[in-house]
Amino acid sequence: MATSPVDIAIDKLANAQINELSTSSSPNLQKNLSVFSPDQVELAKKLLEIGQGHLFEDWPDPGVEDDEKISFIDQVALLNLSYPGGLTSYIKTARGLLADSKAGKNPFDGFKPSVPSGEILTFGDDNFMKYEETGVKQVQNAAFVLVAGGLGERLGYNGIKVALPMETTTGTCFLQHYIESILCLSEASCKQAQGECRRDVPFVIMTSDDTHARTLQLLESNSYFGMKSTQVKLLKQEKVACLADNDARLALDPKNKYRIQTKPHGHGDVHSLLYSSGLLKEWKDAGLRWVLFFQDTNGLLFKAIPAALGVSATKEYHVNSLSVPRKAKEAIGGITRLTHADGREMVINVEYNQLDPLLRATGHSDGDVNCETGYSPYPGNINQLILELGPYIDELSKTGGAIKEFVNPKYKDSTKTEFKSSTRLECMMQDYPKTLPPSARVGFTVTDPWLAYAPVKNNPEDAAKVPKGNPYHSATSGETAVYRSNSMILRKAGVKIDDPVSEVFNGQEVEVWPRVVWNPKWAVTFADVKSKVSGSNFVSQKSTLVIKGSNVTIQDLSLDGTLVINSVDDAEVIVQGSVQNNGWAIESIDKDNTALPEEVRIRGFKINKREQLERSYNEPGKYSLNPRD
Ligand code: UGB
Repeated sequence: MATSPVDIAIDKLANAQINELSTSSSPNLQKNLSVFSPDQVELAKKLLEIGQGHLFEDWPDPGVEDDEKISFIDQVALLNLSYPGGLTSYIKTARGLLADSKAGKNPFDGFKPSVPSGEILTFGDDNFMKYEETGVKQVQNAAFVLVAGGLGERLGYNGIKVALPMETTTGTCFLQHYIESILCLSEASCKQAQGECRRDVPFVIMTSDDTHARTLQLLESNSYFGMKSTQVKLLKQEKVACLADNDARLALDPKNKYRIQTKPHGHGDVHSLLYSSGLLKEWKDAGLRWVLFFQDTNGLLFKAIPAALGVSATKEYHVNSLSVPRKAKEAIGGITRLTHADGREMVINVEYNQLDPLLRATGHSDGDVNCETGYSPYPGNINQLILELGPYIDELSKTGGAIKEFVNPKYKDSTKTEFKSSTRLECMMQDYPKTLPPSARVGFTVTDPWLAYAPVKNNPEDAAKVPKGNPYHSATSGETAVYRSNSMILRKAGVKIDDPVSEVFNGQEVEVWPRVVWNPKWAVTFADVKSKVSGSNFVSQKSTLVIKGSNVTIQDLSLDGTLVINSVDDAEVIVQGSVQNNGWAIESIDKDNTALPEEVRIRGFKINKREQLERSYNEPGKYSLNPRD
């Protein structure tokens, strides 16, 4: 409350101004001015100035729910403070972007798209192996950054996505797999450097209010999955206000008229958070050279990381985007070369909702379509970025990490006058190169479609509706892709693997390969796999092979059933002979059966563990696993 004469004068002035402003527009606010301090009155006034009078429409007289009114204005203060330029700037930008969106304006006006050239990798060939080896050496100079603040609205899963099982054969969750992969890669990197390891590879997770507490709890209740807790840093992004309509009127929480709805601002926040946290400088001082960014639910991404990092190091890329062949209209951005009439040029992700309009506006009348390869000519961005730390810090010192924003409202109909649900401004981490000078070395690396990308993003209903032949990006396809990728890798290493069969789960037709799973201790590169497979091996389609241990060699094995091997690091196990049993069956379930856990229902199948041969080697030594022995 105002106490000094100056405060009282300011108070009066503010009240006079607000009175003037609000007499007709917000009588409810006017009635309630006495509830607020002068600063709070100023903020309320600001809200009216920027067209937000509707926020006070249902306010009762002073004396009723005054605490809630104060907490409302406190939230406004926070939203105002946490956005550069405050709410005025937020609303101004929002109005401009919403008008452009309604008008269908192309954000790439003046730019012509063309297909860029990048490094195309073929899994397992000499080139791939050479890059892998180079990449592994570099891992000890890298920091890993996982963006995991997203709500997962499209998936509709109630938990945090990183806690979802990546596959249900072992039940390993995404976060465990990521951490174990980083640990094993850094161990491999140290070995290559002949023990000259200088540091623990840092791992940062960007969270949001939606995911922070549960991510921390997942880590703590699992002892950080083997990583030192000091190695892991959580950076929480703040949310921004939601917008209810094309006039950028702020959206109120339907259950609480004193609370403005908020949503995450997008993964682009990661750059400003890393910068302001001081971590980048710390890493540079410690001699690190690379920062690798990745997303929450891609069980395959670590299969391509070593080779992609090798490409970055060999080509001295400041920015390297990992990509895969993209099906036209697939919900992943397209890597595109954009050339402006004024001579500017950049290689950048064009987001999936913008690629089609951009192509149509620049003489490609069919828009986003496949070419003769069966894929879009524009490689698909999988948002796994490798940035060279030095140039990255230089750039962020200029921008403070701010990334160009966009808005993506879902309209109720073609008049584009109403939204299905509130929207907000967003920014994307892959837009980072947009501000880079032409001298920046920006490249990309394309891997085989089956190797590196199988995200879990869509709920079963939406997945079942994707155009035929396009990836589902669902829990069903995410898990079956892990088995496919591992089976294909074993095939490349010389194992005879039965062809998959086609099955339908949750309305999605997928290939079911043998359920082959190994933990990162067994292999983090193709070279590892090749060194641990020898002789003549066979795995039938109905089989499950689980390898959990580093020194396990598969040698002349014939598997028709389920085999599970667990071993400690110093146990050397040779697996031979013929294993035959009823195995573990992959069985269809009803996704609407609420007696089943949500993690199972979103896949449409469960693993029925009928019979297996399971062997554990808990002591150091040399062992032979041969069922005929
Ligand atoms: N995320 C955050 O950490 N904070 C946020 O505020 C929002 C998200 P989505 P989408 O590779 O698969 C991206 O929602 O829309 C995290 C690329 O833009 O899954 O599918 C979130 O937790 C697109 O070009 O992103 O699109 C998750 O880890 C394409 O590459 C990540 O950010 C596509 O992903 C992505 O969030 C893809």
